[in-house]
Parts: sequence; structure tokens; C-alpha cells
Amino acid sequence: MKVLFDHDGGIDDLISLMMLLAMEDVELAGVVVTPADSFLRPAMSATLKILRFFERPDIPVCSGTGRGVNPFPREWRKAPYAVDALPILNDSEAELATPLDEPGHEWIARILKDVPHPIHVLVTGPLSNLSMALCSEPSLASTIKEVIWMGGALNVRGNVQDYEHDGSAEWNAYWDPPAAYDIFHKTAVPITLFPLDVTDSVPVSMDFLQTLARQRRYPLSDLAGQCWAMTVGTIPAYEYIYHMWDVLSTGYFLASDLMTFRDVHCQIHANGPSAGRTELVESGGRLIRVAETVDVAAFHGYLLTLFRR
Ligand code: AGV
Ligand code: CA
Repeated sequence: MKVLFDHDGGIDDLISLMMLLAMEDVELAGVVVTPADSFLRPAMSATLKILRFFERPDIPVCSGTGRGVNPFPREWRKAPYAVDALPILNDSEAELATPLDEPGHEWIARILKDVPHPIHVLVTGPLSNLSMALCSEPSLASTIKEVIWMGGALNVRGNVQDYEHDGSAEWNAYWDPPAAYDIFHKTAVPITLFPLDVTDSVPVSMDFLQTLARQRRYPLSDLAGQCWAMTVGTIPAYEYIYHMWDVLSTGYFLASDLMTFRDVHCQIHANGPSAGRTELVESGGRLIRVAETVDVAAFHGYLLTLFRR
């Protein structure tokens, strides 16, 4: 499976990158780093170091240049500095690859034009680059097999708390609500959504981290465990507990047999007090496929196996 990955530099985005690189069946076509839930320099640097860790400097990387409407909290955006400084990512003498000097959305358009067969596009941050690419050339949608997006909140509260907002939105949608609107309502690409409804079932648990620690003789398990260790110790209100948001969405390529899906109609609020809300509607709206449940214990098992590679 050929996958194009657009992430926004959070810790679970970086762990998702490790997963894709470890998956035997996945061919990573390239990576776009969007400085939404991160600052660009450390997020880019950590991305390049992860590629070096996997000895894959050949995979093209570039940065997203879109500007979010609603910036992420700076406290969250600093997370990749620590990943970038991890000893296990800094003991190599090999040079880091150089990112492409081309805006992410232009590069996405170029890749979609070049590929012989439709590819999967995994987005674990805002939809800005993809919407810029598809809105400038709508015909490119035909070379996308499916967009897998971590974003939105359907039947649960969102995770945004901000002035002038009602709390109904999830952050990846809230950073650039018009981009999400455009992808949902102005393109026909097939969408598989991983909203907070399903990711709420996969908090980063101490039990899982302990099991992972017991296999830390595998370098990838050690690296992922170090990254997850940075996410514990936050305020125990549900919206501040770290979840495997992006990791679960990436797990689609690994463990979709452990998940159930449902087709729903929904609409996106592009602005106003519910900006970024993904609202279910009875009819009309946009037809998408939503991940609804996951067998959490089995999913943890798949992750542990993957991280032994
Ligand atoms: O809303 C979930 C998205 C995911 O793509 N991100 C984090 C994941 O990468 C935003 C987010 C929500 N809560 C957060 C977030 C938190 N407590 N820390 C950092 N980012
Ligand atoms: Ca993310």
C-alpha cells in the first residue's frame, strides 16, 4: 500500500511515522510536516532523525506552509523539541536528509499527478495542505484512494477550549476550519474519519507503557516508549489526557480488522462559535465512513508486535 503522510509534529504524529516505517505492507511515498501542533524546526528535525533511525533518508520530506486560523497552544507545540533531543535519535554519525524546498501542498499535487495508481493519504493534523492541493486542481482527487483523517468529534464533546467557541470542535479541524469544510463539501474524495468518539477509547495507559517497557531491548520499542513517557503527567481532565489519536488512525493500515466502521452524513462548520465542528446530519451533508469501535486489547497487542520489528 502506498501512503502519503501529512502530520503536524505532535508526539503521537511522530510515533505514527515510526509505525508507518515499521509496517511491511506500507510504502511511504513521502511526508509533509505541518507546524500546527508543533513548531516547524524541531518537528522537521525530529522527522528527519526518525527517517535516519530507520535508514530511510530516501523518503522525501517537505513542510506545509498553510496558516491556521486558530493557533495551537504553545505549551503543546514545544513537544517535538524533546523528541528531537532524545539520545536514541542522536547517536548516529550519518548526515540528515535535506527536506524538499517546495511547499507541502504543491508537492502533494505533484505526487498525485505522478502516481500510476490511486494512493492512500493519511492526515494526522489539519487538512490545510490537502485542501490547497485539491482546490487548485480538483481532478487530482481521482488519484486518491482514500483520505484517512484523525479529526472531528461526532457524538462527543470536542477538545477545544477557547474564547468565542462552544467547545464542539476537535483541534485538527479547529486549526483550519475552512480547509476541513473544503475537503468535505467541495471534493468527493472517499474519507475514513477517526474522530474523538473512537480515539477516546485509547488513552495512553500506564499498563500499556509497562508492557512496552518490558520489550525495550527492541530499539523501536525503546524509542516509542521514550516518546510516550513525555505525554504522561498532564492534568487529569479528560481533554488533557494524552490519547493515541494519531496512532489509532495510523493503525488503520495495521489493524482495520479490529475496528468497526459506519457510514454517516455530516457537515462541517467553517466559522462561527462552532467553527471546526463535524456535525452529524440525517440527510444531505457529506457521506463519510467513520471508525466507530476498536478492540483495544488486541490493538495494543498489534502495536507491541509492530514495535518488536
Ligand atoms: O486533537 C487531537 C490531535 C491529534 O492529531 N492533536 C494531538 C494529536 O496529535 C491535538 C491535541 C489535543 N489534545 C492535545 C493535543 C494535548 N493534550 N496535547 C497535544 N496535542
Ligand atoms: Ca496530530
